[in-house]
Amino acid sequence: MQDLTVITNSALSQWIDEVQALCEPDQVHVCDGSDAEYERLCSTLVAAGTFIRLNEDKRPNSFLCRSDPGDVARLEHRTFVCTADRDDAGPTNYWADPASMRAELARLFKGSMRGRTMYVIPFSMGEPGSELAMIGVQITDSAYVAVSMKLMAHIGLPVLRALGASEFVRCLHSVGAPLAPGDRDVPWPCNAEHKYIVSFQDDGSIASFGSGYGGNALLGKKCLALRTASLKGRKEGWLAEHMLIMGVEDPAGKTTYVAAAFPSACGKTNFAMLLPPEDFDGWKVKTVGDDIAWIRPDADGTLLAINPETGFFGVAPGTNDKTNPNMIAAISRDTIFTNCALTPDGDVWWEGLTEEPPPALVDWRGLDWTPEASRPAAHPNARFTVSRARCPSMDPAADPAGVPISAFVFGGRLSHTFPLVFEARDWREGVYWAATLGSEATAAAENQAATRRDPFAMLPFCGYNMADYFAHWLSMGDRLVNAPAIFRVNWFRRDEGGAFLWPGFRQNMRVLKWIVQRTENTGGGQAAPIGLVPRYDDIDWRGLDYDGQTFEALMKVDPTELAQELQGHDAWLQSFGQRLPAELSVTRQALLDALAPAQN
Ligand code: GTP
Ligand code: SPV
Ligand code: MN
Repeated sequence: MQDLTVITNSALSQWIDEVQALCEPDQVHVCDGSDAEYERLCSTLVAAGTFIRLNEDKRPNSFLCRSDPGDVARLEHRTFVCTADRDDAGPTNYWADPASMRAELARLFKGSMRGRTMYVIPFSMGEPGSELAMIGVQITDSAYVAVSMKLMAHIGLPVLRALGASEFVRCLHSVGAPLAPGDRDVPWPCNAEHKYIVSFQDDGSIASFGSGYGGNALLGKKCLALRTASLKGRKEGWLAEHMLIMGVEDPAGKTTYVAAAFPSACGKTNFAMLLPPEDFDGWKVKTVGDDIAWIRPDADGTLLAINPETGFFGVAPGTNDKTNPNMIAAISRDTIFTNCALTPDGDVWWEGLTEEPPPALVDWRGLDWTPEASRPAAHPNARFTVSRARCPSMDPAADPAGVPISAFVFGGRLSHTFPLVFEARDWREGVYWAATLGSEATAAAENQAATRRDPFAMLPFCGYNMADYFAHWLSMGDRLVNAPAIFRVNWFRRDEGGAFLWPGFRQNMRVLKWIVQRTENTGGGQAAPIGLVPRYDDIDWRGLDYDGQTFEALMKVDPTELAQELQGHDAWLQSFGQRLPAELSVTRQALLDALAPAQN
């Protein structure tokens, strides 16, 4: 048993005692956050069969981990926002009564850590000690979570020092797989029967049971930095968003910061690390974050954004030297891979890493695999966890107090109707287009319908009533002196044969350049019913053979299709009932009215 005297915060000591009494672990370990501790825990995971150490020459200090096949993604239908009044969670969240949920969880957590070590992980989202940071303490019985948290957040003694005697967010996690004496452990313990990911919005605490994967288990990420922080932000006048942050440097050396929200597995990481096409001399993209942004207005009414995370938990399939060379460089060492395939020489592989698959692999479930197999070698939601310090495109100048945001970009995976890019006419229309964002299914979450609304890419992450969230965004616009411009993009439009009309990835720089120029009023463009759109000549085509006709198909907004889309928004908006801000219905009607002449 580790000496717990490093804990001087009495509320924390007391909570640790309570959890220990409830969960009955064999041992308690307070994470100091050191490199030596990380190495020790990784070795423990190797010995337990959870980690496979990868070939030291090919992938130094890296590990492969295979999850239980029933525990491979976020579980939205097991994610609950608990508020006294159901309406405070709103129609887009799964709700549960806080008292009954506490009772249910107390039953499940009772003895749930028997035979295991209980890790106490003090962590800070944002720089420890900074006014912008939020400190949490995650208690977990998963060593995989402990090592992942080391990469994804500031953890350990520096956080305890920054915490002092203050308040912290209680984050309780158990994989829900106690061991009886003599039981043999499995590589990925979890609970097949009961899974819960819960935000108690009455006292701000978080509890997660039964899953060890990603956002279900790394509680600083989606639970604290989005569900908990979004509610805090609403009360305090700031925003916690599912957004990447990037700095775009032009050839004159001026950097414009852009924040972009795309739903899960729709390209935030790729866009955040974009390498401009070769012909774009002097243009540079500098990464600040790839998943979460905390955004506050400063005294002058400028929005400042920070990335509260210190690492990436990125989608593996599709990542390669062409789609994301910066990430390929980042994960060349010191990386934890989950649910990727294993090569015979001890390296990892996934669909899309190379054009040709290797002739023989061990797949994500540990089974022999050849290219003839009809199943993927890596799970579609296979991911890597790596520190941002490894990423060559990180912005060295990113101010820890936040970077000034000049543009917001929203985009879903939409095969039709929506053009490559358009700019909303004003903040209110921008909020409208974000509130009605739709996207087609991906592998990042289970039980997801084919196409769904994903407002602001926040559907699974907003910790309160989404209608109130829309109102919060609308009111934010009123408070800003120079509100950022708002854009919608769509990299995923397809032609009649089903092929993507836009090459995407590096080529998205051409769209980004137009966006940056629009923020300086130099971008050009023309008015259309949907908003402001670039003409063919407004886009920089240097080095890409992309003809005007294809561009026309890519940018086409069919008035009848758009009217149908807007008609379809009615039911969506009405689903929020009385709490929906009237501005959104008014905006919808104005957009429809503007279309009427074009339809005749
Ligand atoms: P989360 O980590 O789940 O929040 O997602 P993310 O938005 O960071 O997702 P990520 O960047 O990992 O998205 C990966 C998926 O988007 C892969 O399927 C990519 O192939 C696809 N993708 C990214 N950029 C583009 C693009 O420009 N064009 C096309 N067609 N696909 C893209
Ligand atoms: C997402 O699903 O949006 C992710 C991955 O970023 S997870 O952390 O698992 O939620
Ligand atoms: Mn995400």
